[in-house]
Amino acid sequence: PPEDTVSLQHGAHRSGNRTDADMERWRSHRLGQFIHWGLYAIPGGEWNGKVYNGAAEWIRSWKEMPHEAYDNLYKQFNPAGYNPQQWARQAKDMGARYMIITTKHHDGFCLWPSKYSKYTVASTPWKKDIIGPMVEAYNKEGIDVVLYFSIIDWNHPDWRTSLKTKEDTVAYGRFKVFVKNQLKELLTKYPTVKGFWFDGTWDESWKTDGAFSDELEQYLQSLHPGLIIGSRLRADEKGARHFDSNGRLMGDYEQGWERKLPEKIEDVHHNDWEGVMTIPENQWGYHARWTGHIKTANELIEMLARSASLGGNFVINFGPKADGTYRAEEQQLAAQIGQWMKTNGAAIYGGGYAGLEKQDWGYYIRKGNTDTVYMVVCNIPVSGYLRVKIPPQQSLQSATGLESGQPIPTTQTGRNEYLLQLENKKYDAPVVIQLEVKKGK
Ligand code: JFZ
Repeated sequence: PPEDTVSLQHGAHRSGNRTDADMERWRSHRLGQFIHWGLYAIPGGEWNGKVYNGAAEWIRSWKEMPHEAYDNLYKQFNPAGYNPQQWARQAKDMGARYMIITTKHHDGFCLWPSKYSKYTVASTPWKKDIIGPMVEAYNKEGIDVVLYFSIIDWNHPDWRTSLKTKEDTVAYGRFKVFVKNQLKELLTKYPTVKGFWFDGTWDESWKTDGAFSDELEQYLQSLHPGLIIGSRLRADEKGARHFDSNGRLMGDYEQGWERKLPEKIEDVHHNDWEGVMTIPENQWGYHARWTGHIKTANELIEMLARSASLGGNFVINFGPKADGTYRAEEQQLAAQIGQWMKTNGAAIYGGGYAGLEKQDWGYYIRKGNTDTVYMVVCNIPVSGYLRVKIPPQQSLQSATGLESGQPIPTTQTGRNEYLLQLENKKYDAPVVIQLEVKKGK
C-alpha cells in the first residue's frame, strides 16, 4: 500500500480486502447478471421514427426527444409479460450467482412504490411493485440481489450538477435527505438484499461532498451489517473518487471497470473488483436496433475467465423489453453461457488469482487457497501444445480434462516447464484443464 501523504477524514477506512462472510460470499460468486429496466425500454432507442445512436437509457437527454414526451412515458408502463420467476430461472440457468437491478436510473423513475416520490410504478397502469417480486424470485433460486441506484435524478427538482448559488445549496441539502430516505426505504422493504450499486456520482455537486458520501456509506452499513458497496459511491474531501488522495481504495471493491477489464493483476492491486459488460458495444437499456459488434458467448466466457483469474466478478448486462420479455439474442446467450458453466463452472466459482505466469493460451484460476488450479484455454495453438511453467519449489502433480475426466498427456521440457497435449479435435468453446500444483516436490 502507498504511503499516506495527505491527512484525510473521509478517505479509505480499511486497508486490504474485507474478510467477513458476506464479502467472502460475494467474492465467490464470480458471475453476475445486470438488468437495466425502466421507462427507456418503451421508446427502445427510437423516437418519432428516428433512431438514437447513444445508449438507450440516455434517450431523454437526446435533443430530438422532448423532456415532456419522456416524462409522460410512465403512463404507458404496463409490462404484461413481466415474469420474475422466469427471469430468475433464466439467470440461474446462465450460472449467475448474483444480480443487480436498476431500482432507479438517471431518469428518476422508481421501479418500487417509493413514498418519497410520485414518479414510480405506483403511478403507472401496472400500479404494482416490480422490485419486491423480483427480489423474492431471485432469492428463491439462490441468487443474491444488489440494488442499482443512480444519484443523478433528472426528475427531482432539487437535484443539481453543481452548486452555484445559495439556493442550489439549500435545494441540494433537501435532495440529500431524499436520497437517504429512499435508500433506507429500499433496505427496509427488501431486507435480503446484499448491496447497493451506486451510479451517477460524477457530478461536481456530489464529488465536492466527500463527507456526505462517507457518512451515507457508514449509515447504510449500520442499518444493514455486511452490506456491500462499491467504490463508485465515494469521494474524499479533496474530490478524489474511487481511490482517495493517498491512492487507497474506498468502499468494498473497485467499481470502475465498466465495459473494460484489467489485463494483469497489477491493474487491480489484488483488490476485490467487479467488471460490468454490455452485450453490444454500449447499450444497457433495451434498444430495438442493436448495431455494431454483438459479443458472442465465447467472448463473454473468455471475459469471465479473465475476470476470475484476476480475482474479480464479471457481470453481464441484460435490457428487457417494455413488455417484460427478453429479446431472443439475450435469451440465447444466457443459455449458451449456462451450458458452458454447467460443465466448467467449477473453474469459475470461488476462483481467483493463481500466481502462475500468464501464458498465451488463456487463464489460470486457482480454487480458493488450494493446490487446484484450472487452465481455461481460450486460444488453442495449432501445435496442440500448451505450455505450463511452475515456479521453483512447486511441482505439477497432475493435469486432467475437466469435462472428460481424462489425464492430459504431459511432457516435461525444462526445469519446471511442461507441455500439455490437447486432443486434436475441433473445439467450439474454451476447454478447461484441472491441475494439481503442490508446494514442495
Ligand atoms: C453509467 C450510466 O450512465 C449508464 O447508463 C449505465 O447505467 C452504466 C452502468 O453506468 O455509465 C457509466 C458509468 C461509469 C463509467 C462510464 C459510464 N466509467 O466509469 O467510465
